[in-house]
Amino acid sequence: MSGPEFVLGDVVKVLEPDATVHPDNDPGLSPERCVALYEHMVMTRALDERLVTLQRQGRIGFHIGSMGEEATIIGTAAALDETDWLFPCYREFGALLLRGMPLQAYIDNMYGNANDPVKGRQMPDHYSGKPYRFGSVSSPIGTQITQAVGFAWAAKLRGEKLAAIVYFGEGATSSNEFHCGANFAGVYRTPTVLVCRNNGWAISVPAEKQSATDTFAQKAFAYGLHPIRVDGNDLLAVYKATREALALARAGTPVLLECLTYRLSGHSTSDDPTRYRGQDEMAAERLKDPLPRMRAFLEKKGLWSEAKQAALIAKVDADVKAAVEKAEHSAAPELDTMFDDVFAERPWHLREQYEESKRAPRAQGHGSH
Ligand SMILES: Cc1ncc(C[n+]2csc(CCOP(=O)(O)OP(=O)(O)O)c2C)c(N)n1
Repeated sequence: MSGPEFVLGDVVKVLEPDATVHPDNDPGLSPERCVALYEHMVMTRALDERLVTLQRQGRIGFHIGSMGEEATIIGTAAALDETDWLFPCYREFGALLLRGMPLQAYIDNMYGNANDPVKGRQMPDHYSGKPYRFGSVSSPIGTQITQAVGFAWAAKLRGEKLAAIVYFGEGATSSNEFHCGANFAGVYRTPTVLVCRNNGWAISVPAEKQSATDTFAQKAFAYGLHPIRVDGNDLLAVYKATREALALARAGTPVLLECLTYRLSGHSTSDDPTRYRGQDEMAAERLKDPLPRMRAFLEKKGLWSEAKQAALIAKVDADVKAAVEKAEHSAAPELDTMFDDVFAERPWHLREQYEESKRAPRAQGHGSH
């Protein structure tokens, strides 16, 4: 039994400390695309902040965000071809919006109202979007890895020219699903890129306690995957590394891409990170925030200014406000949609439950949205 020989290369970096890019290292994105991706990161951050506020006000039940990880999530998603598929963890709403889901549909999902694409049956931030080639968020850790690998394997068997990218935190590398998924990807050489968002923490467990290895990327060796490490707070580096990873995956060498980043917020709105990590660490990590880093690059090139930043924030605020207002005035899903999408024909016991539900308080106009 012998597989390809892999080595763990250096961490891919593109943005220099002085916010320039060496010409040999340029990922080849047009100035317009660089601006658009920066704007998308800013929009994602602003949306994140707004959603935390809405949760604190009791207007939505939950939010799990991507503050600090925008370059990892948006840089990888931007590198996909339209025909590729994306399997999210739970922090990838920025990628979903980049793939084309309208902001309103995402906000409707946060409210679980009648317009929510998943009909209010899930917690907020448990989105999916077939038209955007975007799999479902599945909360049990790591399950999306086997789903993505199986999907890519099926596509390969059918002769479809696509790759699948799947996201998970470094904590998920300790799950059975990571082992099964990585092993299957290696054995069947599926066109898959496994994106490990190494954000330093799995809720309150630090990355050092998650694994005895020095890096997460080196786990690739055990499965015959190609390892790549990248500065996950450098949008241009993430884009470049993902393009390389996708090319390898399409050619039959699946990749484990470790993105070195940091979760600046709590794990979710249900978490208080000050209980387990120090202010010094937070302060040091804020200095590496991917948004100011990309902004400095654009400013140096004369592509961005304070006025553009202010106009963008004002537009995002107005868009989010309008979407929230609409979502809050939308009805709750119709009661009987609860019974849809399970059986082609509703069986007797569900018909019975449906009749019973019509006599319950919500059907009488109480306890609705
Ligand atoms: C099978 C399973 N066990 C435990 C949990 C609870 N849980 C939710 S997120 C999480 C930590 C995940 O950390 P990581 O994989 O590093 O991803 P991150 O949240 O940092 O992005 C845990 C333990 C779960 N969702 N599923």
